[in-house]
Amino acid sequence: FLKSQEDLGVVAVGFSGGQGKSGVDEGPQVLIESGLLTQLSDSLGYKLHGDDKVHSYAELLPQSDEPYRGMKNPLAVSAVTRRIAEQTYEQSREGRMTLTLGGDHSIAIGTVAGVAKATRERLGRETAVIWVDAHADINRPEDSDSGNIHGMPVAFLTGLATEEKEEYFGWIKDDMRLNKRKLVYIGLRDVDQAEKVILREHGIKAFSMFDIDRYGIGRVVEMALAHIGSDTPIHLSFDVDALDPQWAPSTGTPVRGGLTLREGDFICESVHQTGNLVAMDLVEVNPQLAQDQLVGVQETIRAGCSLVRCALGESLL
Ligand code: Z70
Ligand code: MN
Ligand code: MN
Ligand code: MN
Repeated sequence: FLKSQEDLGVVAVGFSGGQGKSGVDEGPQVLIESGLLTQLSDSLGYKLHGDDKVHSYAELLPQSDEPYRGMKNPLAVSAVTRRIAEQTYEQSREGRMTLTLGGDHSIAIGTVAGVAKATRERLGRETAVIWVDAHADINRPEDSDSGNIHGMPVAFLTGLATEEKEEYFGWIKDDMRLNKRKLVYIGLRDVDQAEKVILREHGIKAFSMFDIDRYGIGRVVEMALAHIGSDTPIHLSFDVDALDPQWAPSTGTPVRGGLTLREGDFICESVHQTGNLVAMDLVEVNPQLAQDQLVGVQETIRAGCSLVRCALGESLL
């Protein structure tokens, strides 16, 4: 589904407004400083497009931003994700693999919207999303206990949450949306009660850690790929908190009992191997958070780089 296998559009998003902890906006800078983009160009041979600068979107942030429908920082997150949707759209409509480094997971409102729109225009197809996460991020604003928008992106993207006002995500139009049947989760283990009801009522495909223990990661990935179909462009949205805190402690909401790094890499390798990957997000790397500071941050960064390299084809012979 890509015009070339060598071109990579990079969007680096230094944004943390979808949740309450500072530091996740430094994720992309630290990933880039650790050499991720150099590895992609020098070792994997990608030609990089987009920008090597990290966007802070300062010019888009409002003076005041009162909660709306219980959402925190609604104007900021809406404006920033709207801009990210333009950025990923610009990369994806050129037929390039699009890589977004976050930032908290609210930014996927923009990345998925932009890629979905480009893929519809370019190929006349719907994009499937594989959402790898400890969390389902599918709260409607009214269902959320926290008000943090990083717990809501999938609700907005699937149209389960809608809003008329442009400045509060009303800019998300049908051609940017994600079909619920083209969505599959892997790694869930911390899902809110209201989210469980939504997943059940809408028949959304989800593989929890229970399923991974039961079937093994190999069969889970096989079933996930079978669900979306072999002839579908894939957007992989990877929240680093899907990994067990042993491998990725530097994240806002670590949850024990997660994926090993090897299982995470395997998901990425398998998606690469389909040949259908058109976009990847890596989010929720927060270099300010780790119990055992230095070691924890380094481990998390190394894990994040490994996931991206695996999705972009490093380890397959
Ligand atoms: C919870 C909420 C969440 C990440 C926490 C948590 C969501 N369901 N996502 N950390 N990455 O606040 O809606
Ligand atoms: Mn998430
Ligand atoms: Mn998460
Ligand atoms: Mn390859």
